[in-house]
Amino acid sequence: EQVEETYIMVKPDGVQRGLVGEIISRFERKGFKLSGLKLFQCPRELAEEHYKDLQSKPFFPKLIEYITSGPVVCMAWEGVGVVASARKLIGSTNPLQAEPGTIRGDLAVQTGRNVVHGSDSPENGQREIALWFKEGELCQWTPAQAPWLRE
Ligand code: DAT
Ligand code: MG
Repeated sequence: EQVEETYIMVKPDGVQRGLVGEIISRFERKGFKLSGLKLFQCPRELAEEHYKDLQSKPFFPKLIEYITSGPVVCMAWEGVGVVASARKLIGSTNPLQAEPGTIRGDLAVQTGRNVVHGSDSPENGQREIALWFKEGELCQWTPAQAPWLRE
């Protein structure tokens, strides 16, 4: 089983609404390992690079405005199957369609304010972590609970 990394980000609405602890908790309780964490005011160029695949969409300018409108919480999470599992914990892009029990299903009502980002593939997980974190900002460590999470 391959250990993967995913980039998770509490968007400005999640920070403004005081949901940072709640969102971190969901990944922590699940049993994934945190390897990077910071509060960060995202520059426009970085937001545009992060969402470059959506450049041609009509909502792109508003998306960039939203993501740069206040501080975000940047996180790197590690674990077997973490990319797909994090997407499930987060729920559908449109919070009204997201299942109850998911972050968006429980905590949001609109696509344009969907409180959290999660990488959609292991490749994008690597790409996004490299984009949002500098070398030295990530930690290699072994959680004390590791033997109680995986046999
Ligand atoms: P996700 O964040 O679930 O991976 P995505 O990568 O397709 O979804 O889009 C990135 C973000 O862009 C999404 O979280 C919110 C915004 N977005 C996507 N589709 C949108 C739409 N139809 N209208 C407005 N914003 C949209
Ligand atoms: Mg996406």
